[in-house]
Amino acid sequence: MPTPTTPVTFTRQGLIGLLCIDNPPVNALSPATVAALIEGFAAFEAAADLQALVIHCAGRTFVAGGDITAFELPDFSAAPYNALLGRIEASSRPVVAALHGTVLGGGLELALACHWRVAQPGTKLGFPEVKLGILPGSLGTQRGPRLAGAAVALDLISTGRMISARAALDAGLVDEITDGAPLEAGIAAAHMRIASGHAPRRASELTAALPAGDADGGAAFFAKALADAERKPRYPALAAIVRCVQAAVTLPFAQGEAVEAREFEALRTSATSKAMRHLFFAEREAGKIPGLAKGTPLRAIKRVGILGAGTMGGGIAMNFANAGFATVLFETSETALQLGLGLVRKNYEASAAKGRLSSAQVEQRMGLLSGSLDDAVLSDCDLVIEAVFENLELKKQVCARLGAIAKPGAIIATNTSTLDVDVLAQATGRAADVVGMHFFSPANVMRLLEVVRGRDTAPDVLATVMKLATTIGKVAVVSGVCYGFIGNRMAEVYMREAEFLILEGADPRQVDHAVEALGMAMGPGRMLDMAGVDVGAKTVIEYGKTGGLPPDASYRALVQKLFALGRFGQKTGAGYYRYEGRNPVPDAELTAIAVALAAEHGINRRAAADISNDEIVERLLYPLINEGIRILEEGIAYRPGDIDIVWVAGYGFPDHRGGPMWMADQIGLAHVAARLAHYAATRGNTYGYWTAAPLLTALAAEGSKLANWKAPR
Ligand code: 3H9
Repeated sequence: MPTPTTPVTFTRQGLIGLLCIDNPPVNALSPATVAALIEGFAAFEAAADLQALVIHCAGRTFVAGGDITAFELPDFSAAPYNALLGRIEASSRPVVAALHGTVLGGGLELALACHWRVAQPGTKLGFPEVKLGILPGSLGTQRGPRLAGAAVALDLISTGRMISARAALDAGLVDEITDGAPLEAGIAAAHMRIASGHAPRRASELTAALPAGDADGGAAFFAKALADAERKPRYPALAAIVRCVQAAVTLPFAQGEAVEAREFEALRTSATSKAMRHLFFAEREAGKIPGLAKGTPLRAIKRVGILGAGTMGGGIAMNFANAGFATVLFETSETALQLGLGLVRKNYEASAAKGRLSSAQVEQRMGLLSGSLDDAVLSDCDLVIEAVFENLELKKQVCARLGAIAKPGAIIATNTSTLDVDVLAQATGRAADVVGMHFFSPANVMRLLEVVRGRDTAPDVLATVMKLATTIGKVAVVSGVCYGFIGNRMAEVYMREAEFLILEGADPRQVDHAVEALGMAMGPGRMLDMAGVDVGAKTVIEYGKTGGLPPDASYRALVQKLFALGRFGQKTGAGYYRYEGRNPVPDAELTAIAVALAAEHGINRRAAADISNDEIVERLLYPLINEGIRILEEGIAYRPGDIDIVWVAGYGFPDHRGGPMWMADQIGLAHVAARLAHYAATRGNTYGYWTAAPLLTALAAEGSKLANWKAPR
């Protein structure tokens, strides 16, 4: 799409002025767009004969927000834009915003400064700033509550969720919904405003309503909201939003404006927001695949087959049924099939009980799912995903069968989490059709999809699966072929150190707490107990068979021992912890196992109190970072940001730290390298556990950052 010469044009149609914003792809408010908007509005101000103004946008959407890239500029200031919004609102002639697409952030703030908002029925509106670690900085926290009331505005701004035009109309954020082209609707609304003779309605002059029944000027309402927000100190925007909305209720507009400006600026320059902004762009970048031509034709996917109706297969099937695909599950026994379909229904009904789905939606989705004991049903599927146990021989057999029965042109995907996709591709006899689709458990919930690009994967197969990932609401990251791909390969070294620390005397709870304090959703012990110690142990054992494990008898000895003892985690009531219901409690038996294993492998034990949180965090995360850097230098991942997305979307890594690669840059690569050297010296390095990746050493020596690194092409 050619970039227009100016992002804003001012024209006239009879007595109506028209300001058109045209800054593809989403009409974000770049500094140039804001400057042009200021100029365009000045032209309207100067044209005294005009009776009203319509602000509208070209392309697929009204303004979708401030330009996020501009927030990095050292001289960034919201002040010129905010002053413009003040002038728009102060106009004595009606200004109408004609809305379509996604009216977000600074775009919604522009609309709220206008006197009348007309929206197309499909328009979506919201304040997504909180997802970037900031808050609406162009008076959204001040005009929003004055139009929608404090409770609605606080909810919208704190959650960042989008609402429909209808909901926005009900909330008072939109005045009118009309079919037809936005510009025509805007012009019609402008004529109506002129004909009505009403003075322009200015949001800043309204009083923000408090929740019904409020008797103390919002004091209790805001105190509770603030207390809730302060329980999440890693997300300082939440408390700042409460303070701003409270200011909209209790202070004159100009003073509220000052509160918002102060809070916005502190958040914009915070490490948290920078990390979250990095993830925003990394997620979009992950969809751009080196060597894959833009416009690569896609294969048509209408019918999906899944081989294996276990927890994973069922969860995968739900993704496709949710997106409207006819999906068939194949199993080898009636019992397993019914169990699988039953679990899917149970999951849907649980969502319905929480009000997330209607019972009609449950039935509609179940109606898209079918089951069969005859694998011939897979032969007319456009995509077949195998989701059988993680066992190379079994998967090879299954792949060979799929290669024989899948129709020509069908994509054959494996959900393996660790195995060699090239070997499985060869087994099908049609390697070009094969790709890895590694879903994360629970597959219907976790956002990540690792797409494993095999040596022979055809470009159109890769392009189709990447597009499909978006259709089913996943964030997809491409990985090359290696043990565990990006995520599980890095998780392996993290688990290795977690186990060693426990053998050395740390309590599993201490290890979990140290990384949970950093923001990980779950520490390694709780994570493995939930995912299944048996699953983890079998993966290690399978890997051992390929000769991939270090020749270290103590390597992942704990998980294998727990597996041998039948301590599979939550499902058997004991693993790293003992379970009282779903509640993990420390277990003396685990300590006894760790003591015995330490003795068996000659590992010196220390008092738990002598193992600091800093040591735990460094020993778990620095090898993980180091492994991520190896993955980059080997070309398994294309970009550091891809690795960050894998860990944030698939492993509960805190988004406020931007992912492990981003975090490494913030810590400083030289420091990471120095600490690896420290552990190599103090713990011994017989198996190379602490050897820094050459790329880490090189970048550390240059004083460089991963963020500036580009893969050699
Ligand atoms: C804000 O408004 C603060 C204010 O309160 C104060 C301001 C002074 N900036 O997602 P897509 C790019 S904060 C810069 O693939 P979709 C994106 O990187 C902002 N770039 O399309 C991508 O580039 P590329 C509040 C942006 O159709 C391309 O546009 N607003 C921005 O799947 C297409 O994006 C938000 O947070 C931006 N704001 O989804 C909205 N937005 O092609 C953020 C997009 O080079 N945006 N790009 O990779 C979104 O949620 C989605 O992009 C949207 C479209 C729903 C709009």
